[in-house]
Amino acid sequence: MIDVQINEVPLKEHSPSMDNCLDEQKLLYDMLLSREIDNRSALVTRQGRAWFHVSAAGHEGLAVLPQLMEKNDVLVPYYRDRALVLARGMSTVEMARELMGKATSHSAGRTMSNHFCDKENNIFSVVSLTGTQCIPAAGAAWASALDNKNGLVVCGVGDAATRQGEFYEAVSFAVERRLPVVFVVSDNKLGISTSTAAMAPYRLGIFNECLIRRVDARKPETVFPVAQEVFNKARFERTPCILVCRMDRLDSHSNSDSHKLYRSQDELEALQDPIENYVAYLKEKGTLNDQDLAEQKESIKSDVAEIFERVYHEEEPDPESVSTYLCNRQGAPVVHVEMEAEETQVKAVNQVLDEALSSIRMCCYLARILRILKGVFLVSPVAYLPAILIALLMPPFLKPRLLAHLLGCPLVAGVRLLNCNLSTLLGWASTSYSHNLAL
Ligand SMILES: Cc1ncc(C[n+]2csc(CCOP(=O)(O)OP(=O)(O)O)c2C)c(N)n1
Ligand SMILES: [Mg+2]
Repeated sequence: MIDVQINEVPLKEHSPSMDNCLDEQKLLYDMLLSREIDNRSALVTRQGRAWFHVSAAGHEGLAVLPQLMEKNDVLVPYYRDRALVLARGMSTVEMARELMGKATSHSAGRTMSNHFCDKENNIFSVVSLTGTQCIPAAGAAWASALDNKNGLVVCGVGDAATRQGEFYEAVSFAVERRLPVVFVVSDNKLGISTSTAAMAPYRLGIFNECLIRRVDARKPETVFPVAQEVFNKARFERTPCILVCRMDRLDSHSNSDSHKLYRSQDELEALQDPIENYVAYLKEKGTLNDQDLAEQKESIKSDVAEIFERVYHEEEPDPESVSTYLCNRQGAPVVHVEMEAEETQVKAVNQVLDEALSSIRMCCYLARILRILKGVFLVSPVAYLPAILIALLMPPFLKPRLLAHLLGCPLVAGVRLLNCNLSTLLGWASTSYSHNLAL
């Protein structure tokens, strides 16, 4: 690993006068807005104007956290962090664009919905592979520590994803280097339909307790003081933290499943809504009444409906531009495949691979070798033996690369020979697929 030393110039010291107070009205607004965008997104998806939607209902309590962030801090969210991202500054218009995959969206219609991103507000793009966002988050925190400007990184992650290696890796690096990062775990006790009650590492005692703080995000106002303490320690003392936020996922995992099939009636009835809890808290304090609340909800509802309708009529990505942005190296090969709208994704991937194998010289060369070795995907280990023997007889400086190619899976080897990577190739496939669906 490259060893870059953190600049030892002393950090700015924390003083209580720097602390913000909770803006209760902003928190209420951000939570209501997030819920309304979810309602509208579900509707738009049922209408066939969008294809996939992941609801953040029940996770809105995290909207409190951006109130503790500075302009230059970085937010690395995950797909259920809608309220967090909205409160940080991403707009309703941008949310509608990314849901409907418009050409005007941050990815020009390339990403799946719920892949929030907003460069202006330092919101890193959601990564599809759960948990893997923790690695760039630790990297951003390392960069921030090297800059020595008290910048903080807030990284959202689901509870099930904390069982992944990337989470442990990022936490270990953050602790080793004393990085200004807080891993905000959305602990809804579910990974799709699987309970994490007996699985989450922080429930199994895997981490030192001094690394962990626990809050109940079903009562958002109680999150603020604890998060303030944790953020200050990360920012001013470089003490990373895992902030475990208990909450309930009020909806199904996504629009493609029904939680009624895997949650009991008792469980469903016991779910707590952070908005209802927060409204009750404000009413009890006397800072909100029914009429104000109804007016606010109505105004948010009509704003969101108007924005979604307007965005629906915005430009679609041009199918001709399908390969734009996919390859960042000049001259990298591009594969065009025409597909029927109703084809499956597996078929799309296979068709792109077939096309690549037949049209790109290096792929073609590889396919021939593999054919000799008995088929592209069903190569038995015995079939590798001649190739391994040849590799062993080669001069030492050529061996590691060649062995890596021969011992790796044939597909990866082929893609490496092409000097591009597997995700680029799969990206070709899935993007051509989604473009055809969009037509
Ligand atoms: C590496 C990886 N494995 C599996 C998936 C499929 N997947 C998508 S969401 C999800 C559940 C994640 O649960 P959790 O982290 O608790 O977040 P939640 O959905 O509950 O908010 C899974 C398994 C994926 N996207 N990436
Ligand atoms: Mg979960």
